[in-house]
Amino acid sequence: PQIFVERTLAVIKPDAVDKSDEIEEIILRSGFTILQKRRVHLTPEQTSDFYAEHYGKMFFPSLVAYMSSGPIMALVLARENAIAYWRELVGPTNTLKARETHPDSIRALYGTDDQRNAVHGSDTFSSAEREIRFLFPDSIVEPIPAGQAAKDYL
Ligand code: DGI
Repeated sequence: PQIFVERTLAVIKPDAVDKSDEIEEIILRSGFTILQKRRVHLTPEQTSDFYAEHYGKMFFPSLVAYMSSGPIMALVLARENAIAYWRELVGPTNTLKARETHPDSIRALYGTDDQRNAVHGSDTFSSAEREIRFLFPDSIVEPIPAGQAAKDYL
């Protein structure tokens, strides 16, 4: 059978950036390759663009303030089924729920509360590509992978 190596964006958020080494060890142990890595402190404006899909939600202003409060570590991860597998490893959005239902997840281990939840993971192919371009604007734009419909890429 064919195996499609997929890539996704992982972000280690400000509350967990001190634990980047430990989290990267978990990432590598889980079979991911780290293709690119960048420590960056986003402005509130950049953070608003990154989370544009949540604009207007009640938690948007505090999400933007938190994500621009300190440096983050952005990582491009590659693996078979990377997008879904990384989301699984990350665990539920709310850290307290993660501790109950997914005690081995990264959010259960390193998160703080419902907002400061240690890590981000892209949820679809198109958001992964958008978010990778957003945080790694200088990286080479690759051709659409074989087997991936162009409409999914745009
Ligand atoms: O994909 P996720 O990060 O799991 O969740 P999401 O895309 O729905 O939300 C993006 C981030 O916004 C999430 O990681 C934490 C924050 N957030 C989501 N829902 C809430 C929230 N923050 C607060 N304070 N309250 C929420 O209900």
